[in-house]
Amino acid sequence: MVINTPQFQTDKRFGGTFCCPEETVHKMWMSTLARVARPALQRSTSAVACQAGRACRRPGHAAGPLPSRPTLTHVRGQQTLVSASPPEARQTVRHARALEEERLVEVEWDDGGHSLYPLTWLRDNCQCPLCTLQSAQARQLLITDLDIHSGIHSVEVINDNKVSVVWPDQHTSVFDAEWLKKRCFSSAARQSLQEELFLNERHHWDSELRIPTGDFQEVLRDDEAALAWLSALRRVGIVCLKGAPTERGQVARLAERIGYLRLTFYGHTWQVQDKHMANNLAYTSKKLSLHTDYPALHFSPGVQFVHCISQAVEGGESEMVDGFHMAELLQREDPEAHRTLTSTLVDFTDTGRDYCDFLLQSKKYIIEVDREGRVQRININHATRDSVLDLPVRQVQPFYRAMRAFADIMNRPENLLDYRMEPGDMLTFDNWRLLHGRKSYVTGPDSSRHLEGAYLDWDEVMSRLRILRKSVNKRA
Ligand code: OGA
Ligand code: NM2
Ligand code: ZN
Ligand code: ZN
Repeated sequence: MVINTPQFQTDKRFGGTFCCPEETVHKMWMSTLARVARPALQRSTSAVACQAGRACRRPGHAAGPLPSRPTLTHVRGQQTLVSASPPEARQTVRHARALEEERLVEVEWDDGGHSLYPLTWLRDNCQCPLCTLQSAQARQLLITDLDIHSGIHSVEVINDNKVSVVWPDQHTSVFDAEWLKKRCFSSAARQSLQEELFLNERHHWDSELRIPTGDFQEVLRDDEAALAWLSALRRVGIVCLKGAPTERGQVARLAERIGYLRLTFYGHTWQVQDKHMANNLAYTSKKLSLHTDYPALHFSPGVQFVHCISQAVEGGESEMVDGFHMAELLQREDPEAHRTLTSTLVDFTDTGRDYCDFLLQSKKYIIEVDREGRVQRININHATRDSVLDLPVRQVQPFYRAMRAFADIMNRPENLLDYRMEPGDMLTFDNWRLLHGRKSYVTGPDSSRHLEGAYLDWDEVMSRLRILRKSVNKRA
């Protein structure tokens, strides 16, 4: 792999894509990379091993790998299919028996481990052409035709590492052992498969972060580079791609590498410039305090690309903070404020005309957590936070206090990451997680700052990441 930026040094572990200034192999940087791209790439080897297993080619609809047919990249001729597959670590089934009382099948593996599968689940997931539409890898067995009290006639291990189940009505289901192993119901197996599918483990960072960096052209051209980019984007939340041509259209090109971008009222892509009669605070030369984009949409964009076409002569520096990390700090240091921000619905509004006319209203928690209390999303933009505040009067001051406590934590120098975008830089970041801002800037008589941006959603980005992981690992 050729790296054509001499001041950067490649790290072969990550496909030579991610690099750092050669004079300092910064400690933080090293730990970042070690914890970023690696787990994703390593984990993916199990997916590769699985691809070689025949049943894995037609798995359950949602969870499994897609067929090993050419993907978008192949269609575009950027990638040639390589026939050789790595030798897989096969999961061999030793024995299978029915536990009729409990209505389970127990599978014993060669390593001595056991897995249990409910009869109803096995029947529901029969992979035969009657039960599965093979061309779509989709279940066609109707829920109303599924006997959720079905017994079992017999179960046996058949050759080629498969488990065959015969049902009382003589319908037969054949399950590939590796397909079964992957879907084992043990807590550890479920956790590991969920992590492989969703990559929810994040690497938290502060002002010490060396932003993971890749080469724009290489990411467009090379699958390994693209995989390293998206893995780091998921795990760290931000990656800077360098060397994009300093003209419009590059965010759209990069979005095409994924699939498609997210249209909003600000257009397919949008131009961040100091505009007359600006319809958004971002379209002035004023300072933008730390924010996430578009909390005025109930489903705010998951991913943001911002391409620097030209930078201001004075000012315009970017600021970034890890919102998930900041929410954790707030919870530790000021649980009361954290409780307020996770339980108060805040009104946001945005009105004007751009792609077309708009008048948005939304209600969001500034810190959005799931049922287990894990932070899912940060939603805050003070420019679009509504003056309408749907709170009992005595809760207003505590709300401001909480918001300010959160802002004070993220504005600490040890948490805030400064970065000055240079023309050709493309920042790609997790808009559900990071807060970003910019310093005010001076618009000179013959200098104007110009960024072009676009939004994507995480579903599309993760989809591309999974496909790249399969194709890259297949070639490894
Ligand atoms: C925005 C924004 C950053 C910048 O447009 O929402 O955050 O550096 N811009 O201008
Ligand atoms: N822009 C950059 O929440 C927001 O208004 C973010 C969106 C104008 C598309 C700014
Ligand atoms: Zn069937
Ligand atoms: Zn923004």
